[in-house]
Order: sequence, then structure tokens, then C-alpha cells
Amino acid sequence: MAFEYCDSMRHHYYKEGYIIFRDILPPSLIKDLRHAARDVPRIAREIHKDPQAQRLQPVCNYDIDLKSFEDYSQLPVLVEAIGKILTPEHLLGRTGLGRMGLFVEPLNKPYCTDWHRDITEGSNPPDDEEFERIRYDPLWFNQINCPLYEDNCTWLVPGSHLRSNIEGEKEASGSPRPDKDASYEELERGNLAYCRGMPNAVRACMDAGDLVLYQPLGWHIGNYLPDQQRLTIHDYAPTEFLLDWYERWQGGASPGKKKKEEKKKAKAKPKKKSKAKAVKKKS
Ligand SMILES: O=C(O)CCC(=O)C(=O)O
Ligand SMILES: [Fe+2]
Repeated sequence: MAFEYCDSMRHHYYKEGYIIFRDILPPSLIKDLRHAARDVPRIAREIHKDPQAQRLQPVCNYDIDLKSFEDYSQLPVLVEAIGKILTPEHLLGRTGLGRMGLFVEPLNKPYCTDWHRDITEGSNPPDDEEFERIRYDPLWFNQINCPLYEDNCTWLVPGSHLRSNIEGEKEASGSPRPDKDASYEELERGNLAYCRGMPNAVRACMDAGDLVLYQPLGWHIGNYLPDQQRLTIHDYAPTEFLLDWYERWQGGASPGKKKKEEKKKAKAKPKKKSKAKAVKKKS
């Protein structure tokens, strides 16, 4: 049955930190999106020089026909549902697809991300006091995954978007993982065990044409298998305020970029000389 908005969805989103819209994309749009995105896995692996690449983002930077993505971002039933769950100021197309990406499956080996919250106090937010005010506000940050093929990769901890960590969560996120050179099956089962090890975790099981709206500051994870094709739109519905926040945080770049740049810089810095050497030079 085609998607219809109802108010219980709003309550679910606020309480659990996610809501799945079933059957929200019409078949003709899924067909057009699949066609437009057919080269995305190859391009993602080439651009990142990595057969295990997780995504291509933003897709508008590459040679991809964006017409069907514009149709998706303006789909009346979707814009309306997001407007009711969040506010009419939360718009998919606000940045003209400027940040929209596509997730793809890895080519060689199973892998998963760590259990994480996308932004924490350690992410160097532009204003700490402001961040404390907005981090648990369900109207502030949001994220969207919209699969064009069946997608069971994303797991979430319902309710964790409204609070700080509770017992067992940090431990589960830091728990051991299979060795890098483990067999395919060991990686597959070990990563699954790691996902299942998070207290109260649920898996967002979706089919083509479904869409999940979720809180990226709650605990979540992506778990990937090469033999499970993935072509999933990765997007958000920002307000002007959210765009301004990202701009102040990282010059409008995608989340995670600033952190990576900082890591790179730290690596590139020449190591401080030991005291003994510094003294030697002086004398
Ligand atoms: O693959 C997913 O659905 C989630 C990925 C994710 O959380 C991330 O890359 O930060
Ligand atoms: Fe994430």
C-alpha cells in the first residue's frame, strides 16, 4: 500500500529517534533513480581509490543526471511528511542537492563502521553551550537513508538521541572486532555480533522505495556485505539554522570532514623533538 502520513509517525520519530516511511517512492521514480545512479558504485571506488568505498558524496560533483534526484527531493508526499514530522522549514532540496550522497556496497570484504554518534562534544562544535542546548533536540539534526534496493545495513539505538550514554553503550562500541585478515564468514559473523552487542539496538530493515528519517546524534552503525547490493540515497532536510550551524562548524562541508582534516594535520605535523635532543642542539 502506498505511503500515507499519520500522526503516530511523529510520535515515533520523537521518542525513538527514527521513523521508516514504507513505500514512499513510486515505482517509476525508483526506476529513474536506479538508472541515473547506475555508475555510482564504479565512480565511488575510482574516486576514493578504494574497492571498499562506502559512498559517493555529494553526487552533484560527478557526471550523473540529477533530474530524478531533484524529483525525489520535491516529491510532494515526502516533503509533506517531513514538514509534518519536523517543520515546513525542513527542506530536502534546500541546498539544491549540495550534500546528497549515495551509499554503495563494498566490493571485496564485509565491514562495518564503529557504533557512533555523528557529532559529540569531542567533535569541536562551534559553541559548546549552544551544542548542549541542541544536541538532544529532535528538531535540530536529522538524516535520511532512502534505499533503491533492499537495505538492512543501518542499526540504531532507539531513544539514545534524547540522552547521554548509559551503561554498556561505550563498552559495546569499543568491544572487539574480527581481525582484518579474518575470512569472509568470520568478518560477516563477527561484525554482526558487534552490531548485536549494543544494548537495545534495532536494525532498520528496508526495501526499495522505503525511507528512514533518523537522528544522527543517537547511536547508530552501518554494517555492509559485498553480496548485498546497496544503492541508498543519503540526505538530510535542513533548516536555515542547521545550515548555518554546519557552516560555522566546518565551512558547510559534510560531517566528519573536519575531524578527518584535523587528524591529517596532526599526522603531518613534525614530531616534537625529545627534550634531550632539543637541549643538545642549544648547547
Ligand atoms: O551506512 C549507514 O547507513 C550509516 C553510515 C554512518 O553512520 C556513517 O557513515 O556515519
Ligand atoms: Fe553516522
